[in-house]
Amino acid sequence: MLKTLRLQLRFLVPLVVTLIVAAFLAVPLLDQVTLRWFSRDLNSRGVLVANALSDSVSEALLGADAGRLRPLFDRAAQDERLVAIGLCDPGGMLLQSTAAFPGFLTCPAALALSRQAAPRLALEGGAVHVGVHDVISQATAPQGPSTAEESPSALLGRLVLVHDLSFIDRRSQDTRHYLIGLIMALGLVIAFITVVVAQLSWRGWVNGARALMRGEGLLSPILPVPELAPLAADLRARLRDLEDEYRRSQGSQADWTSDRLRTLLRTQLSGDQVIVVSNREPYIHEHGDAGVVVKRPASGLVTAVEPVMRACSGTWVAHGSGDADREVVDTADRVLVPPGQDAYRLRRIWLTAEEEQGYYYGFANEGMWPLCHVAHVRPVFRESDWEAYRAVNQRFADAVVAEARSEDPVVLVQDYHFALLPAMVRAKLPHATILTFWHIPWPNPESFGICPWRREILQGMLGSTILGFHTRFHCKNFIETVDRCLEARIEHEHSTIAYQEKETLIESYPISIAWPSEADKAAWLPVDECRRRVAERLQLPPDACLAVGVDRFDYTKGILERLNAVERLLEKWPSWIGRFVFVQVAAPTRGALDEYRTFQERVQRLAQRINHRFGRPGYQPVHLLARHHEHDAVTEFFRAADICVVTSLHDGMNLVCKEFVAARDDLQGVLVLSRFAGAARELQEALIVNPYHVEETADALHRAAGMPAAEQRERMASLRSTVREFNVFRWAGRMLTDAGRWRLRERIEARVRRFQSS
Ligand code: ADQ
Repeated sequence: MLKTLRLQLRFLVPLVVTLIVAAFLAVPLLDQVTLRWFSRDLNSRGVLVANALSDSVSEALLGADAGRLRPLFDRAAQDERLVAIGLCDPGGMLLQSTAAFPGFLTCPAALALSRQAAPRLALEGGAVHVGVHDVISQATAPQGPSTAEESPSALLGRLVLVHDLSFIDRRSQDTRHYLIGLIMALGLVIAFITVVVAQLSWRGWVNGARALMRGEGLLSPILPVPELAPLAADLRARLRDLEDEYRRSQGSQADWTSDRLRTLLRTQLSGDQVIVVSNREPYIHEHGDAGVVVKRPASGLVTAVEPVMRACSGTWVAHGSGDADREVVDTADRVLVPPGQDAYRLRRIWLTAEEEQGYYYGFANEGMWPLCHVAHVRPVFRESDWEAYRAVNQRFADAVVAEARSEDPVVLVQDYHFALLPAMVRAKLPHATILTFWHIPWPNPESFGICPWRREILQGMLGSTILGFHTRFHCKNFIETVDRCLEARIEHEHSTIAYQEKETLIESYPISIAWPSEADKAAWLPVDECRRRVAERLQLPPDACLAVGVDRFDYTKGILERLNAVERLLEKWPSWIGRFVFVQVAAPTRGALDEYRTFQERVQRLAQRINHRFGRPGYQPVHLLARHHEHDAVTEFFRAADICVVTSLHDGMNLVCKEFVAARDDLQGVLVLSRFAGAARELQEALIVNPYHVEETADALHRAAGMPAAEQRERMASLRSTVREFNVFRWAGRMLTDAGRWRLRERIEARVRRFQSS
């Protein structure tokens, strides 16, 4: 209010000054004009009086008896306006006058005065008007103010009529008051109108600009404010620049925490509904010995997305895969999770065995998974799998639409199981903000080109508003693939693809883990205790150098390659025999697929061979623990280990290495990391290896096993600060911030379109 008042004063002060100046100029002007009007009136009045008196005056003058005119003059002067009458002879002598005739007023002075435009004389009792009228011998005389010079021979005398002017003063004072009053009233009205109009326009303008910033309508979204139309275009261009600047500047600013993410959801997405879609559910209900038990699956995706869902209390749509899942859901197939905390809703989708076979095992895991991971396993594409994949994508898309409480929810689509879903959701909810995150790598265009349904997959993915990958390299591969397969407009500068009038931002969002809280850390056993427990359980030698690998039992994770490296280490440096122990914790996965079964058997055979070759009583070099472990058990391994080995042949990111780093608050332990994992770009202080190069990996294991404690501390401290800062809340926060800005842009563009069409 004060701000607008200040603005309005800029109008009001000049207005008031102008009005005062106008009043100053107008009042004397008005006085003069009214005086002139009244003088003219009084002159005409004088002519009438003079005419009335002229006969008597002529007679008296011709009879040289001016004295008898006095009673006549006195009678005439009884008129309230006529103050005095005087009679002058042609020579300028005053012959007769009434009592009130000003004594100092001589006939020539009266004559001179009467010839002025406003013949005004100031007397003690007030101003008077002096008029001189000729008395002429002809019958027609006198006609007006003196014309003696034109016919001097006929002039008998001059009547001097003195009229009261005080009434004029009174009237012009009244007029002056009216005028000043009028100007003031006018000023007030103008000021009032100015204030109201300025206030309304300012508010309208500000609201319009604000609405424009939010991308909404003004007070009434249907009525555009035309003044804002050019601004809208500028604003749109500027926002786009800011967006790019912001994306580039997303460096190492403030820490990302779940609270900050929650605040972001509140501010940028202002309570918008968030729906996650993934194949894997975050909690699985299964029948155990003691009734129904809840399990958390071994999945990088679940590890990353779960903390985000806890922070935003949304809905998670996923395949209900547990054998007790149906028993705990409500009639709409929903259940609140995590058990006991009820932070968000899990909506379960039931799949038949055939659907699961075709969509999940078939197309997703025998087709897409090997297609995207260049791990030298041939993808298998079956028409029937593709049909099932499409049908299941549609079922999940329908569930998302059914769960949506508004027409523009934020939908987070997870992974390669749902390449078609973004476009399917977009078809039903055109205003939804769809963020698809591709958790696995994206191959080069040649590799992807072997997929028979490459166009459909790309079209489906381009239904997303934002398409995220772990690294810039994967983004580049995707953009190049689209360039090869579709008629799309690619803007490399902004990293966007416009396809069929719809724009998708392609951006890298390196995924991560939630940095352990104080409560998490308090629950951890001390490192020595973890080590003692693991050593006891696996009967390790007291001076053992313990290396661990924790993975899903997947051929992309390079488990065979790391076992080969362990074998080479023991071969090359026999001094490690009896001391170097490698523990592989492998969560069973996709065991229904031949490729996986064969792979898992090969790993088992290789482990047996190494144990056979180098083992001895009381020493088993390789322990293969092929079962699911709870999170605490995995953490215990991480804390007990001297070395963590991650040798993926190709990995989107790999969270295991980050979990290892987070678990080592004692700043000890060495990370051996494959250069083909996305994480290698961030975790430079690890010992980076090419897992295909057995010798190099064996050397790295040797180096890690003998690394001095001080060097371990240096490396670990640096790794920890990276993982702490680039945590999962930053991953989600950056994506959601981009989504928020994108929503804003979309709204502005909708507005601009409305302007342009209006
Ligand atoms: P994943 O291929 O599942 O993820 P990863 O990122 O390493 O790979 O995550 C595995 C998760 O499962 C980790 O949280 C780990 O602790 C857990 N886990 C592994 N073995 C386990 C076991 N035996 N018992 C219990 N838990 C176990 C995919 C991509 C990755 C990407 C993630 C996230 O392949 O590249 O990093 O998604 O985007």
